[in-house]
Amino acid sequence: MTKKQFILELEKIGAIKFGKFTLKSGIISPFYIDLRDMISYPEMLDNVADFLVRRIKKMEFDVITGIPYTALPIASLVASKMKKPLIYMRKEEKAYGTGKKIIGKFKEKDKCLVIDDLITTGESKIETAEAMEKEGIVVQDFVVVIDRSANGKEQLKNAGYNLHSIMTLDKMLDTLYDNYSITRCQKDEVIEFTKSLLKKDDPSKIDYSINPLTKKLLNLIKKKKSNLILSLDVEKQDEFFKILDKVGPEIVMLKTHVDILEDYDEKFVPRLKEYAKKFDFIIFEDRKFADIGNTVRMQYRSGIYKISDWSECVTVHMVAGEGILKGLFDGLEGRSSFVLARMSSKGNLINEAYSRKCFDIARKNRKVVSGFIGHGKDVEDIRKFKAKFPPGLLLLMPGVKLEKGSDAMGQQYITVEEAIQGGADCIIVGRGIYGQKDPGEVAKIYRERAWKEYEKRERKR
Ligand code: S5P
Repeated sequence: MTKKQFILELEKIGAIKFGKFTLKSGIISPFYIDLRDMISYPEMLDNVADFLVRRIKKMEFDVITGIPYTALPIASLVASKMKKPLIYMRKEEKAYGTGKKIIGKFKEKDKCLVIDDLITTGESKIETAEAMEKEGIVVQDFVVVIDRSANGKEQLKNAGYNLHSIMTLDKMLDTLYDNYSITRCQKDEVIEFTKSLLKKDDPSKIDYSINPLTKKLLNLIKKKKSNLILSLDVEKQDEFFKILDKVGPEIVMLKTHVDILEDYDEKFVPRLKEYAKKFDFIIFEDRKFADIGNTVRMQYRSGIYKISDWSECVTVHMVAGEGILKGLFDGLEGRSSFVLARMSSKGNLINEAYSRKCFDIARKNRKVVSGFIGHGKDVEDIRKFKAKFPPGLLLLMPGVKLEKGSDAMGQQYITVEEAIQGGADCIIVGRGIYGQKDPGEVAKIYRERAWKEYEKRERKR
C-alpha cells in the first residue's frame, strides 16, 4: 500500500471525517481524525507499522513505546518487526499492587522512541516525555502517523524533542482533494482552522482589559514593587489587624481564610476594607470552592460571610467541572478567581492531566479566571509547569519560605528565589511572616528578595 492509498483507505473506514465536530475544548472543528479503529483492519495496521519502521530504522534507541491507547497496538507491532523491546506507561494511576508506572523492562538512561497516532499541539507529548524522564528514561524522538498540528514540531523543538511524522495534514488534504474526496473549500477551511488555533494563544494579543482584576494586580506589583501575598491565617481579629498594620505596606494581596476567625463579627469586613484602601492591596479569600454551580453560588453570596461582597477574588478547585465558574460569577461584575492547578502539599492527588484540564477551562473563561495557584519541586519543574499556561494567566505560589523545608502536616516549602525564577508572579507566605516576632521586618525581606528576582527575570525576557 502506498501512502496515497493509505490516506484514501483512512477516509473509507471513517478515520478522517469532514463536517462539524465539537472538540474536547468546546471548539468547533471542520474535520476530525481518529485512528483508533484502524486496529480492526489488519492490512492497514500492518502497513502503518511498515511506514513507521521505514521512518525510524536509522534512528538510535533502546526501547520503543506507544502512547496508550491508540498508539500502543501500533507500537507493539513496530517493536516486533524491529526486534526491539516494548515498554509502556500506565494511563491510569495504580492505587494498589506494585504501583509501577512503566510496564516492561528497561534500564536507567535507556533511550526510548515514542510512537503516537497524532500530534495536535504537542502539549501531551511533552507531558509524556516528562513523565518518562521522571522514571529515568531518556526521550528524544517522537514519531507520529499524522502531524495535524500548525506548529507541533516547533513546540517540541523548544522543549528539546524531535518530531518525525509519516504524513502531514497538508499532504493528506492534497491527496483527498486530488482524489475528489473533498472540495477546495473544505480543504481551505481545514487549513484556516488549523492556523486559527495558533492565533488564539499569541501572547502579543493578550487583552488584559477582559479581566480587570488581573490588570489591577499587575499594576499593583509594579507600583508597590512587590510580589508578596500575605496569607494571614490567625484566629483573632486583634492579632489579624495588628499584623496587617505592619505588613500592609509590603503586600499586593491579602489572602484570608475568613472561617478561621473565632471572633468574626459585622465589624470585620468594614475594617478590612479600610485597611485595603489605606495600604492599597487586593482582598483575596482563599475559600477553595469545589461544589456544584448552584451550591457554590450560595456559598459565595450568602451565609454569614457573604464573601462576594468584599473579596475581589477567590480560589477554586475545578474538580466539579466548568459549571462552578458559572455558579460563582454569573451576574457579578469585577470578581475573579485563581484555580488550583497544583498543590504544595505532599501526596496531593492532582496530576498532569488534571492541571491541563484546568488550563483548558481557564483559557475559555479569562473574564473570571486570573490565573492559577501552583507549586513545583524546583525551578525547572515550575518552569515546565508555567510554560503550559495559556498566555496572560498568572501563577501565585504558596509553600514558599526563606529556606527550603516542610512542616509536620505535609506542607512543602521552596525558597523565594526558586519560586520567582521558576515563573511565579506572586508568592503566598503565611507562617513565614505572621509566625515571626517582627512580621513587618520579615515581610520586607520577603518582598525585597522576591522583587529582586522578579526584576532579574523580567529583564531577561
Ligand atoms: O497548594 C496550596 C494552596 C494554597 S492556597 N498550598 C497552600 O499552602 N495554600 C495556602 O497557602 C494555605 O491554605 C495557606 O493559607 C497558605 C500557606 O501557608 P504557610 O503558612 O504554609 O505559608
